[in-house]
Amino acid sequence: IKRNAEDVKTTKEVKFHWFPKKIADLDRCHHLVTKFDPDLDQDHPVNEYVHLFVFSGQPIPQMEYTEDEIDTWRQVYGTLRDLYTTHACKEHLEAFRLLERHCGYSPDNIPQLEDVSRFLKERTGFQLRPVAGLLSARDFLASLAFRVFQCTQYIRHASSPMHSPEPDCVHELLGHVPMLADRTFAQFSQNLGLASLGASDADIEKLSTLYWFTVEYGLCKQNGEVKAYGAGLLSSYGELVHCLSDEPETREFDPEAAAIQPYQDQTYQPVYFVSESFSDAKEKFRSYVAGIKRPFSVRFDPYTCSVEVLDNP
Ligand code: HBI
Ligand code: FE
Repeated sequence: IKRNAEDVKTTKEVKFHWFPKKIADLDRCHHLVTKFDPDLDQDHPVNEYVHLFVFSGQPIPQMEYTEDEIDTWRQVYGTLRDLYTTHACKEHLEAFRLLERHCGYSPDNIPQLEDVSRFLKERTGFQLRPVAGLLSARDFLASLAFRVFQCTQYIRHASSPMHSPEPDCVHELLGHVPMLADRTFAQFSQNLGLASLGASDADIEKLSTLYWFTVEYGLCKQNGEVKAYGAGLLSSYGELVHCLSDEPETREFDPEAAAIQPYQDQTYQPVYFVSESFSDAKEKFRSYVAGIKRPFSVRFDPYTCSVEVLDNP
């Protein structure tokens, strides 16, 4: 599927990037930055399948994991689960309990994306679709606009169970999925996605940085304590301990500042942003988005799961 010619559209004098208008258009939003398996060519039939089947209504294929892979999962699951009690926000803890009860979350089982997707859909309308690696920020953010989370299905290498440089299913299932089960957080995520549609490269970069300091590495206040809600924290034992220690600097969440804050993807963050609550983060983000210039505005129609594009006067 090519979209080169359509990538940049011209209306009057303004140019903007092509973006998906309906959920099925996400089949065109699968541009990988890195792939998990270097031997797998992107035109490989398996990958074609991964890209194209989801919105035809078929279930996500079941994965069979090896004993080694389940061992890796077991190690991470065990260490992190103990730490959640003291370090995770209440929304994460609550969803995690439900996932253990209803979705096959346990030390001995890597949950299947289809079961998790069905669970999320019932809770917040979010659904998962399998993806073969790290996507471009534009494509990844666009899917959030439709409450679709593009989710890896493979697991990190057994040689480093506590760390993975790329997103893997440990990161997605333990970090992201529980948060996507929360209504306010789900709305916040979708709003990030909607703000990204057709945005300039510079704005995508800022939204991506905002995503980093909230969805991946965000902290929030709860009953006078600071807790972690970012998926990058909730899926990394070391950084989860670090972020609530007195080592890093913490700042009050401010979208303007977070959007341009330099970040670390090689070591732990030196700076974290702390939100008062998800509702507060959502409100602050709303005013930030109002300042982003686009030649049109978008409105999500939940009945058809499509975005309406309205010309700005
Ligand atoms: N791709 N598969 C995948 N998973 C992510 O979590 C992800 C991504 N691409 C970009 C991205 N996350 C973020 O770092 C932001 O750039 C949106
Ligand atoms: Fe992530």
